[in-house]
Amino acid sequence: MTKKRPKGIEKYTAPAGGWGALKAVAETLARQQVIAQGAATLLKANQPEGFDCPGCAWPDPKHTSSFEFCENGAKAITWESTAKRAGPDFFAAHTVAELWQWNDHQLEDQGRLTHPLVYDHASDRYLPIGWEEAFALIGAELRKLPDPDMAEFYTSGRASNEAAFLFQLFVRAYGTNNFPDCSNMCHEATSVGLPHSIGVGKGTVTLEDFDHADAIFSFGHNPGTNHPRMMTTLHDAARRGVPIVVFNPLKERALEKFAAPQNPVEMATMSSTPIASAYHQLRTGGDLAALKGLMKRIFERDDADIAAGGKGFLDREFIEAHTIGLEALKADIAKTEWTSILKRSGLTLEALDSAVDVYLNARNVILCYGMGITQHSHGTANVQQLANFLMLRGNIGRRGAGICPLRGHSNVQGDRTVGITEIPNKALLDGMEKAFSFRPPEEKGHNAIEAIEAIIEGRSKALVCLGGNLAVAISDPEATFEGMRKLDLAVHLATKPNRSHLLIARNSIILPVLGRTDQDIQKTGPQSVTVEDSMSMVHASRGFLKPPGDELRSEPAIIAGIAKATLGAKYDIDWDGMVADYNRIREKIEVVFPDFHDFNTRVRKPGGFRLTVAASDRQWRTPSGKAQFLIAPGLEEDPRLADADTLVLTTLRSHDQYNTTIYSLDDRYRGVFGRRDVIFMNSGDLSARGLADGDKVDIESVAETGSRAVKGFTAVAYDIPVGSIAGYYPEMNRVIALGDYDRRSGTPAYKGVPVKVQKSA
Ligand SMILES: Nc1nc2c(c(=O)[nH]1)N[C@H]1C(S)=C(S)[C@@H](COP(=O)(O)OP(=O)(O)OC[C@H]3O[C@@H](n4cnc5c(=O)[nH]c(N)nc54)[C@H](O)[C@@H]3O)O[C@H]1N2
Ligand SMILES: Nc1nc2c(c(=O)[nH]1)N[C@H]1C(S)=C(S)[C@@H](COP(=O)(O)OP(=O)(O)OC[C@H]3O[C@@H](n4cnc5c(=O)[nH]c(N)nc54)[C@H](O)[C@@H]3O)O[C@H]1N2
Ligand SMILES: [Mo]
Repeated sequence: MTKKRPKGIEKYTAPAGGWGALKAVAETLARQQVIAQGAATLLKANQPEGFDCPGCAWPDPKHTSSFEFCENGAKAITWESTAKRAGPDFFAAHTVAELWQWNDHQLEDQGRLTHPLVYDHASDRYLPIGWEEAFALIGAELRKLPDPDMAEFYTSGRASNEAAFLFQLFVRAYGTNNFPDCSNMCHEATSVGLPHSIGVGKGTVTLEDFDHADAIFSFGHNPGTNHPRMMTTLHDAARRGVPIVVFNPLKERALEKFAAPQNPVEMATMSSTPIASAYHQLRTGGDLAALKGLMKRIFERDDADIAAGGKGFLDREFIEAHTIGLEALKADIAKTEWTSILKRSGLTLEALDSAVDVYLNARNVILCYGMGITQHSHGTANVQQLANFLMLRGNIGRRGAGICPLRGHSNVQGDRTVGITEIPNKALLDGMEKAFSFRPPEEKGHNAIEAIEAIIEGRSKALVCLGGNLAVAISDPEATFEGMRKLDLAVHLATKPNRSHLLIARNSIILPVLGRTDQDIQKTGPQSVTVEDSMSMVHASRGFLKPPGDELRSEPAIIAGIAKATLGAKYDIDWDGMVADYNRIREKIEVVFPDFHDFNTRVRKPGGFRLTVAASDRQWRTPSGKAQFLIAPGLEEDPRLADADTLVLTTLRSHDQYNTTIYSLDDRYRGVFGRRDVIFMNSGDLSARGLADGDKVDIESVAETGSRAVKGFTAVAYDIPVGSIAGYYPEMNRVIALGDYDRRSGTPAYKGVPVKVQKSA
């Protein structure tokens, strides 16, 4: 007899993709009331004359013509091109106090913002305001601050290169490097870690490399949900017989089996393709141990082979010519004991050995990874050990091999490339001086955590957000909320209402922006913007839908408006000219970043162009001029886990969400429907606490400072290792301390939160 499961919890047995995905898209179109307009919109995604899908940063086969069906891309597009509107009527009908009680799904589901709004303290409502009036108010408040370092300028990764470039120009001319950005919460461990290893903070592979890979390793990412177009690549590879070795505490359905909606046979016969050839369910946070274990085994087997007269398994030619640090790495790995490797990774020696077999049998290996690697207090160390693992056999800078970080937002990588960084290097400063005849500030500015700390402590008094939902995305929202309510100025450039907009400052302003899918017409005619994908390909994006209203403006136009109102005639910057014709913004980008040479010509070719990734050509822009093996000494257990009762919480995206945007309350592949207030636990961990599937529990953090808790969540028995539990982002952010982050990169440890779980009172 099967036991009765908690409400809304089922076992999902079908493959990922397939007819279920088609059905989900049809439902989304209906919900957003865009059947006629929306369905056609989908066909323009990632086409030569179309717009770049705002869903994810996975590249397209040359952005040329193939239409890749993608359920979650379709959701991202329909969510933006919805027929629903959050106009002045909506804000007149609801006080902010009332809206605060709504959930994140309800807030954004009101639809697109249509008018600039200013908060009115007397009525507790957002009221319409004219654009020029809004700019003047923002300019006056920013000029009033005694020090430009008292303002924070946040960027979320959907902003185009053109918008991000103008934003950093404005902010640097204003006088600060305070650039908190969503990348700080995402792949910062990559941006900080990889340059030390291989001289570049980006991935080294191209889409074509996957056609030549002999094995693919996957650590801590969930492509069926978050990079769905990657499933086409993995599906092809699996069908070619390429082993795909997965390291993930949760059995993610799309990594197990996938039915490609493009494949007529699989669709007609309701069959599917197994994706992972081996699935290693390691402990949450066990990657460092697993990687050290893999390398230890490689060294052992290499030594044994050499002793037996063989040539060994390392790529000695590559190591000799291109790297430094192997001996130190080998010494550190030798010191790391098998007992701690096995205990901390939660994997057996046989499992690790089988992965080593695959690795040593493959000539070309690509390693893909996501947030399961970066969002840990040892995120940077994780990334560097991944690079070591590849370098042992020369798997970087060669066809069919390399490292492939799965980036987040569709242009998060591009925003970084065009100057959104709190640590400007000399080349950036020199380039800005050459292009705009002023020397920008050099001092390091604030990253996301530092910006929030400054806001909480009252050191920063203004926050301008180019998109995003910072207060909800960051750890410790409660402390953040309180801080943000003490600001003098909060400005949000946004497509839809969200909770960050409801944290009322002395002056709060919401400015409605055109999205990717909207037509953007300026003085010289319709404009295109550009974006950079996960594989450093830059291409154009042009929206074509009629904008949701006449009042909306493009991000570049709004940034220019704020800049003019703030800076006055202080600098000779042709804001109006650049907004009238985005080609002129691109001309300036090219001056600041020579890698964009002939930008306007090259970006007009279908598919665009690839930025230089020196490591892809085995040029190492590290201090030593070589690729560097780096060590992460020891494998100490987090002292907070010493108490056997403590569990490690990881926070995940459901299948129906985009970061803090919640499309619906379902998470189909994990068998969760109509709710998000659940916590996934191993049944052993449940019974050890006297709990059963479906019990209500409280989850409390054991972080150093204060104790944070979420209460009344439903425990769900799940296939997850003992000691590891999982819940949804952003609901679980309340138990994550702001101080819990990777000291090297500032990335919050969203995926390794020590907690206690007990039955709700
Ligand atoms: N539809 C959709 N697409 C998106 C997004 C979205 O929210 N929705 N977000 C975008 C953004 S900004 C980003 S950054 C990416 C995120 O894409 P992912 O990196 O796939 O993001 P997560 O959902 O956080 O899932 C991480 C995976 O890591 C696993 N994991 C958790 N902890 C560990 C660990 O300690 N070790 C290992 N090895 N694995 C672990 C989880 O089980 C999960 O499968 O997706 C982008 N694309
Ligand atoms: N616990 C936990 N926390 C996490 C994570 C996690 O895995 N676990 N992941 C982290 C990661 S990887 C990231 S990237 C951050 C995400 O943090 P953010 O990027 O700040 O958050 P989003 O939810 O993507 O932002 C959604 C809002 O962006 C606005 N928006 C959408 N499109 C546009 C546009 O085209 N222009 C403008 N101006 N605005 C737009 C809408 O108003 C929408 O409400 O969250 C981080 N937080
Ligand atoms: Mo992200």
